[in-house]
Amino acid sequence: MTAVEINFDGLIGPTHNYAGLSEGNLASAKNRDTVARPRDAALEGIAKMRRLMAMGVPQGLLPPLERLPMAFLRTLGFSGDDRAVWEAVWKSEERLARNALAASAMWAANAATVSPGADTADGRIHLSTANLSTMLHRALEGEGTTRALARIFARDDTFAVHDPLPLQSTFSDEGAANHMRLCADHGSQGVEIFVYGRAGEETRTGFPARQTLEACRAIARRHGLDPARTVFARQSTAAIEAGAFHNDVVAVADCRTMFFHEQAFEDKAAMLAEITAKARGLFEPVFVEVPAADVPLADAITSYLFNSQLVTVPGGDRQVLIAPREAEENARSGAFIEKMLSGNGPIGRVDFVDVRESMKNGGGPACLRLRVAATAAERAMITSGFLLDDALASRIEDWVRAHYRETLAPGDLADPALLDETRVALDALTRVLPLGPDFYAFQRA
Ligand code: SUG
Repeated sequence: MTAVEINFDGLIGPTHNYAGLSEGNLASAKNRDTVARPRDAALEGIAKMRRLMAMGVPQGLLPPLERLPMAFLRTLGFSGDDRAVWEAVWKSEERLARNALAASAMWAANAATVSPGADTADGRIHLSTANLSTMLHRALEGEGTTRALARIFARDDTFAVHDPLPLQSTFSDEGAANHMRLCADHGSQGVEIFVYGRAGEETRTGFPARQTLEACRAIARRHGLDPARTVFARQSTAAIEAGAFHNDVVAVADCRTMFFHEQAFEDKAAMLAEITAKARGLFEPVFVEVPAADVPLADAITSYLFNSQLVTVPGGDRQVLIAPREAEENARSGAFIEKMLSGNGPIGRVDFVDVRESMKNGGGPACLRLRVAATAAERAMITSGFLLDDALASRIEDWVRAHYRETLAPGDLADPALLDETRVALDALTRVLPLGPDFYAFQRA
């Protein structure tokens, strides 16, 4: 069956800011308390979506979530009307407020893990919303993300949207950022690769490992994946300690090709052998390994070379890597790219995109998108209005220009006007995207 991959990008929300919330994410720590530019951030994201669309890669959208989430704060004992809750939390628990304000749902690679119908027992596309249980600000995303996915993938004869796994350390799950799929083409059976950083019961020192083996296994079971075509591989401690808080900071895959750093995995040889064995009879995997001698882990992580979108474009005979501009600017990554392009490997072109606002929080091009491989018939079942075209992109850009602040400095965040502004913005968005008048909690209140 022929299928294409659709990238659903997270639309960057109006409260985008730098709060230094993610331990182990070096960019988030480094840029803590710097001034954010929400309008530019959102427009950069849309410009990236336009680039992909222009290449013939279909593009979808996931909406931003409501911030601050009032129900969560009320559970913690804040009371009164929403404005009183907002003021009280900023006054008494600023760190909590900053967690609750994060626009981190923009990183759609962490929204869910997706298995295409070619791999699942019931032939449906399965999407498991991530619980993101390691970081407080991210653990607040699951409910809203499930709601969004249920709107977009509403047809349960075609899609199965699963709730997040139990919100507990044993099942820490960060979605597609720790999941890769290799295949002959997107419509054929593939080998799904789940990358975990620790076993559930394990306690580690150092930076957190955000994905557990138990979470990976549970998702594979729910999705009805065949164990004969599923691989569980451990991320290397060296990569986590160097700042690879998700596997997609050191590896990316598309069709037969896996592009990865030499030190990405704990037992690389065993993993590659298992992938090759499980792919036998289906396709021949192509491994593009980047030696640490060419690009040390530190450069891979500051440049985000691997946090690129590796795509197969219609009519193209070699794959294209959509890399962050920072990868070109980094001497080691830039030199590796030149060397790679002068060879005749599977990646024949590298395009650079500016997503600097997202990058300053540790989110490159690959973090901003959730991939859904779908046949034409499955694609037709996606709720209409969530797939982007030029006209919709222009409407969203107008919406951003009308509603987003140019800058958000740490001192601006507690401003109660921000609560009203974001609500007006999100309410308007529910008329640009077919989210309906009750998508956000404030609309239902
Ligand atoms: O979870 N940054 C995100 C970046 C996620 C990147 N996603 C992928 N690699 N797929 C994170 O660490 C920083 C927010 C702040 O500090 O304000 C943050 O959440």
